[in-house]
Amino acid sequence: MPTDEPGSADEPATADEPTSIRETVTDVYVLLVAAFAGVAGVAGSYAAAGFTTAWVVTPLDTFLAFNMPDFAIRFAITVLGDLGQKLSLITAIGIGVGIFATAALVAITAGRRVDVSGAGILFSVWLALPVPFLLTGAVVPAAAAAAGVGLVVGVSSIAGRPRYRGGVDPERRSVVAGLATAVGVSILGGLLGREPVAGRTVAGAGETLETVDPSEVRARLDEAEQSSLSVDGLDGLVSSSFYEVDINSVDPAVDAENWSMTITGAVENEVELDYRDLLDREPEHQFHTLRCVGEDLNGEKMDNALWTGVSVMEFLEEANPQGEYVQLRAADDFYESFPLDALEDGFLAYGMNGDTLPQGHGYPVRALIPGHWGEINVKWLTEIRVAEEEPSGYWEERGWHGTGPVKTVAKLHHERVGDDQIEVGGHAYAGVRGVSAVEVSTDGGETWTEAEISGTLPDADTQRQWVYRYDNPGERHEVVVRAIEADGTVQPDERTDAYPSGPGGWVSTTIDA
Ligand SMILES: Nc1nc2c(c(=O)[nH]1)N[C@H]1C(S)=C(S)[C@@H](COP(=O)(O)O)O[C@H]1N2
Ligand SMILES: [Mo]
Repeated sequence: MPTDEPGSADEPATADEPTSIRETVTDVYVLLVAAFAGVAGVAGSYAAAGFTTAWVVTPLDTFLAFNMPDFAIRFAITVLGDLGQKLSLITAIGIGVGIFATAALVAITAGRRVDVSGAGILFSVWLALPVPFLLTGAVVPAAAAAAGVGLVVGVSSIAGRPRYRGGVDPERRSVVAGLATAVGVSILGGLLGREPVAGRTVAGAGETLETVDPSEVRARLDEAEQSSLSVDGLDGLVSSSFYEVDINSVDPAVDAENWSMTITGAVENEVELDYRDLLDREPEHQFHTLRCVGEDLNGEKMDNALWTGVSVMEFLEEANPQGEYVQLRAADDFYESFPLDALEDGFLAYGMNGDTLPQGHGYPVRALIPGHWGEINVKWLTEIRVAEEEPSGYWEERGWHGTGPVKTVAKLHHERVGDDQIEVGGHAYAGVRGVSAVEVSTDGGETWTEAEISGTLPDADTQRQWVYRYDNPGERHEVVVRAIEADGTVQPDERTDAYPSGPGGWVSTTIDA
């Protein structure tokens, strides 16, 4: 198909229509168009990604932050302060524009050498696509960037066709059209990018989680309700109120918009993620029970909730840990350490029962480590530090051993003594080992009978309810309860204090009938 593009093979090139790279780069008009295309590429990426790590500029900025010479970083921090950060961002934007401009320049030149209409546009789209994709791993923003580049190249090439005779010469027309397009794409990018991706507004602590489909959360909670035993006075599988334990009298107030978390220490790549990096990923909903190592044997510091978040694994893999241990650190300066293995099932939770995390439970983001004592489920999480040797933990420095798996327990929290019948009930929890049965003795541990037990939730790390009804023996007696783990292991009888490694033994109570 013959083409009327300037410089196509049909028309011998004139001095005004350069065809070689050298000629193109010395052609100020083409350079301008390429620069506008560069701007449109960055703006296109921003339109789709907003101010997130999916924006092509973010990894460039991170690259600068880690590769700037020490003295420059020190200068930026100590002298420039916030300005240093802005300069780094502006430089990163400049590099991004440069990358797309180069792609456009090469594409325009190549397009002029090929005898096909629109080749320049196609080339520019294809050349602009891989870099943002390789930098961010995000497809849509990369495609939007390429579209921005292609649009500028295309519009300016059409406007520059010699057949449009007007007062202005084709090259000027092409530059003005390129500029106008770049401005248009930038305005659009600014508007779209600022607008959080549909429904992704950042809600405050304990507010409705707007980023997830409420029907999904509803379905999971309904599922839990259906699996629950309905016993008057006994909490369901999902706790109606969730205990709170932390070292603070005033909880840290962390702004989700400014929250970020790093994976540092013995890693191949330092990873930094922000709130939107989590929201942008497909949310998972998981039930997890937490239990505090410092509670009483039949205490109230064991509760279950539906948590929304993402697996920590993906980010961990990106960091490529080079050590066997991790230390989780938080905005309240709390820290706990444990073997890396345990973190592989770890969950970065930002939602709780359909709401954002309440402030007291770690808003905006906390860790959940299935099957482990509460203390390593670090709230207000800010950092995961990988280490070759086990670092210390806040509680371990104070003599506790609460970083391991929870002990199995069956609690007795419900007691209704009728003239004819007695009803007892509670919750049992064995971490990821799972509870398969609860046994009750009404004669101080001589004989045992299986209690009625609730259904299970699909996530292993959850408590179950139990209830047991028996004829009132008409005399004072001792009720003992014990859990059976999924593999048949009977909960150990041995009584241990909470300090240092958690309460153990069978719960018992005396009932005056
Ligand atoms: N940042 C931070 N995270 C923390 C704590 C803390 O003091 N600070 N306490 C831990 C302890 S001891 C427990 S038992 C659990 C309790 O979680 P909850 O308050 O959401 O029930 O949080 C853990 N995470
Ligand atoms: Mo705890």
